[in-house]
Amino acid sequence: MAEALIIVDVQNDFCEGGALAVAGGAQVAADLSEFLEDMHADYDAVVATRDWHIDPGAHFSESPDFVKSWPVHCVAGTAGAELHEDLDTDYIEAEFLKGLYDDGYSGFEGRLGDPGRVGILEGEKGVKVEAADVVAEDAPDLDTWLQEREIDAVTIVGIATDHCVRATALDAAENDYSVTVISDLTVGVSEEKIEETYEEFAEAGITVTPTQDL
Ligand code: VGL
Repeated sequence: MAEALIIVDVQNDFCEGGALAVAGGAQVAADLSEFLEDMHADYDAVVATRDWHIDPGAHFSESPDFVKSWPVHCVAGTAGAELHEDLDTDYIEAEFLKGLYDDGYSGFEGRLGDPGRVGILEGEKGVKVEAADVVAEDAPDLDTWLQEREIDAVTIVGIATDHCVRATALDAAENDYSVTVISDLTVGVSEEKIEETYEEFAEAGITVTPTQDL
């Protein structure tokens, strides 16, 4: 069995001080760094996803309901869309960017990108790289990338349990991966929705476990 670790949306805007802060986000970033230090060799691939919004329509609202509409967050190319500084990125092999023009809750909607290129001058005319251009025309999506590496199991961590972690884990199960979510390396928005999410995980055959029981 080949296994990937998928780190979902550990971005500044989802951590304390960000536009859509989830309590405990920064702690997850720091705890994940320790986890990676100890455990990275157990995974055949470590990847991260990012919310990378350019024009996501009704996903952004001035009067958000925090269920389906949200304050402006993770705008592509801004500091809010950067990975949190407490997350050690050394072991992250690839990043998948999602939500450019839609909600983009699931990492499986993400496509391989290179967000670090935003703003860099390129070409003879010295044209600056735009946020939309860091995902190449032919960039693979997450499922294709994992399949190319014969990954059949995924462990999912990150933010937010009841939104992007939820959608990513359910899509992974739907796509026939064996799925584990590490409970203490995820944080969510609403207690009630987190409980519902755990029920959905159980129904989908997704294992939820604390780090110590891995
Ligand atoms: C997320 C709310 C809105 C997430 C993204 O990353 O879980 N939550 N957009």
